[in-house]
Amino acid sequence: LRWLTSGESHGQALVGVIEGLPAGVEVVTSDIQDALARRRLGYGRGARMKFEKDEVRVLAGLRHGVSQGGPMAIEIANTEWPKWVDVMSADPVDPSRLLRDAGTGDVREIARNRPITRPRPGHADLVGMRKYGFDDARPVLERASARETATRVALGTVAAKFLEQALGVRLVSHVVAIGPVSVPDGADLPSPDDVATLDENPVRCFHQDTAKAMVAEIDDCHKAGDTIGGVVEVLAYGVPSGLGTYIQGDLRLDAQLAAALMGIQAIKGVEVGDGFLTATRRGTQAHDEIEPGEQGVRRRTNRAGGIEGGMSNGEVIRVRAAMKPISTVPKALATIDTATGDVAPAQHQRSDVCAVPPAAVVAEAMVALTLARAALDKFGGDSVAETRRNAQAYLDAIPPF
Ligand code: EPS
Repeated sequence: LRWLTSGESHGQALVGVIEGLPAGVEVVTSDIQDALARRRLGYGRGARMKFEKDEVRVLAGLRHGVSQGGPMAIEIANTEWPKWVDVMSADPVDPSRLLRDAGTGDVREIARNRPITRPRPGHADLVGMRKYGFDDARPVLERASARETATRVALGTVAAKFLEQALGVRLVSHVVAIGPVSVPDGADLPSPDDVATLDENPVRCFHQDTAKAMVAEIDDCHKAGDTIGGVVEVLAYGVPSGLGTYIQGDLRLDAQLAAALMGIQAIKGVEVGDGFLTATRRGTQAHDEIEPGEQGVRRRTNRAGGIEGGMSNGEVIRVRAAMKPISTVPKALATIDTATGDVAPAQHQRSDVCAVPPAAVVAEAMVALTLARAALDKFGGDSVAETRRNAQAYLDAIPPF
């Protein structure tokens, strides 16, 4: 299984392609639309989330709501495109058109047409300009933007459907910290049946008292002209043991998940299970003791987050990702103007105060894609039915103890 995304933040559309998906996955456009709507939720998002809409079209690979075995291509059109049609035109445009507001036709210089020369610290702007030889940060920020995560959520929706239909795997994501406010240790974990409750919560937090404190923290941050990050957690229930392998470092399931999560914009750290906390514990308190269970063996605890030796061990997969604060800070940070070399405040038009709740949904999509790939590496299958049969035969052959 492999996937690729294309598209710019203010371009005509984003496109995602997923290849290697078996035939027989049942998914419809509204499933993808629903997942994209969940990504738009969350307290602390900026103005753009209100006026822009994600318009989904499945271009290929799906027929009558069933995957056909060929690459699936999904387009997410940007309803704001009419305003950007000249600025982001694929073909050269007459320079005079760049002084005209493409939406209203007014002749006046508008901000979005001007070169961006005050790179934001923490953003891809400056290094991207130097690396690709641009004197304008526009092309850098257009592709570096987290707008692209809409495509990942669309592809992740398809991967999640495959996991559920072939293996009974279900996922859920939630927010465990916003800045210094975090859910208490040992708090209940959400199950996939709690998704509606999480969708209703403004910060996608399962612990109601903490959720209130998180909202207050975001308000505080907003008032101060600042931005804030946090930590998200993804749980995957029903993952059979044996996905991933200790045989080669890059094939370890935890390595694959870490790479997928670190590849999300603004993610600066990943933990599997208890992660960094495990390093503070002694061995007797760090591992998950094995005991006989109803279906063979089980673990007394799940500190390892469902992965031992780079393989799923049959417990719930639990991974976390730490997101830095958005680098478009209203109270602008110091930078230089690359046109003059002078000291200047960094570029700022508008920004999210906090994008941690949507990052949880994006992380869930990346975990779905990664687990789907690992499942197909293990069980193969050109159809969902074949993957299911292969997985069942493998599970039936595992000795009870
Ligand atoms: C983003 C900045 C904001 C977000 C955008 C990602 O856009 P703008 O700078 O145009 O206000 O709204 O996110 C989305 C549009 C989205 O769909 O998630 C960034 O710099 O990453």
